[in-house]
Amino acid sequence: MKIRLLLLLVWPLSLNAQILFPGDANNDGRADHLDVLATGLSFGQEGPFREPPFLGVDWSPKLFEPWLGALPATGINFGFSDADGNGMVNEKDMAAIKMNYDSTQTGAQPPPKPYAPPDTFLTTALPRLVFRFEQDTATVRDTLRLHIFYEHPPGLPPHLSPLGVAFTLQFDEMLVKDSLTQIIFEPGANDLLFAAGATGFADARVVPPGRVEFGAAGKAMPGLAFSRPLGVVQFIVEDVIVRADTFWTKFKIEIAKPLMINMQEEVMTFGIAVDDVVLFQELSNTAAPDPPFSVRMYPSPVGDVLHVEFPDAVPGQIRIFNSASKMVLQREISDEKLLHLPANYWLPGWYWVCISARNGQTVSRAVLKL
Ligand SMILES: [Ca+2]
Ligand SMILES: [Ca+2]
Repeated sequence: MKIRLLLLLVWPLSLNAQILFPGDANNDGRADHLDVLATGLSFGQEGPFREPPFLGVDWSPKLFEPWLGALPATGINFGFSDADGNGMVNEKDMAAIKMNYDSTQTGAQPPPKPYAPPDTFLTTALPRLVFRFEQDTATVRDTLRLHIFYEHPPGLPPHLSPLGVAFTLQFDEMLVKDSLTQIIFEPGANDLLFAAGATGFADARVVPPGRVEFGAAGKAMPGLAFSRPLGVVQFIVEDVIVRADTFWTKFKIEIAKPLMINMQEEVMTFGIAVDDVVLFQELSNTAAPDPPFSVRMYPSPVGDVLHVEFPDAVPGQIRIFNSASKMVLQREISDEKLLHLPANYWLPGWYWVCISARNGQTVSRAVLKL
């Protein structure tokens, strides 16, 4: 009732006004990974800022004056991408996608409709998305990392290259601790906008389990004009992954609803290559064996200091290697239960932390430095 009253008050002044929900940049009724594409196309555009009381990025109808421009094929007004209402489309508008992720609406004006850019761009030079696990096999409680790469085809000139891409990964949520699934956008890819959702991922609210949604787009320029990594999805393997009569299973990733568009907002065809990974579990009457000792590392990704915590002291040695296998740190551990290791001099990338106890037991973990 309050909203209707406000509309009545303002409507006579803005006969052409439209209504948006912050974060639903493509006005398809949901704030999600797809909205990164509309925001990418609208990036840098300017128009009338929203008047009070329609400022802010909370998920409520926001009356706005239509901007002069619109997305080239679907005609969605650029103003829909100005989530925060300050009269320009920039990185700050991405915060509303994060905050309102998975929220839905039917109250926009014009009314929301499914995002369906035309399927008109034909090329024989097919781009490809490649999904590759770091390892071929894994066992219970391991961390699995799925790298997402964009492969640029020869013969596709930069100006005809994709603006961006969005897709959904589907997998058997029984095989992973899905509330711990993490999405790491490619560090240093500052020319791209990213949005993602997963069931326990901080950016999302209630995305169903067994699903990761991911979108990346250039800022008013083709974001995929050369081969490049786009990010990593990190899964933690469940404690129990197989039936009693077997000891391995495959963790398969299906790619659903892939959408790649160019600067004209035309759909581009592209290839997809996906790895799967074999999960092993030792046959035993009891639960899976515990690792030799327990260790916790945080934060993730690593900041200036890596904290390594042992519930029980593990006299031994800790060594840390970078992705080129060069040792960046080595020190002895005595009775400490908490180590604070300097990481401010680490370059961005993956590091392997190897802890060897004096009795010969070892635990290795990978950590990411941004
Ligand atoms: Ca949307
Ligand atoms: Ca804005």
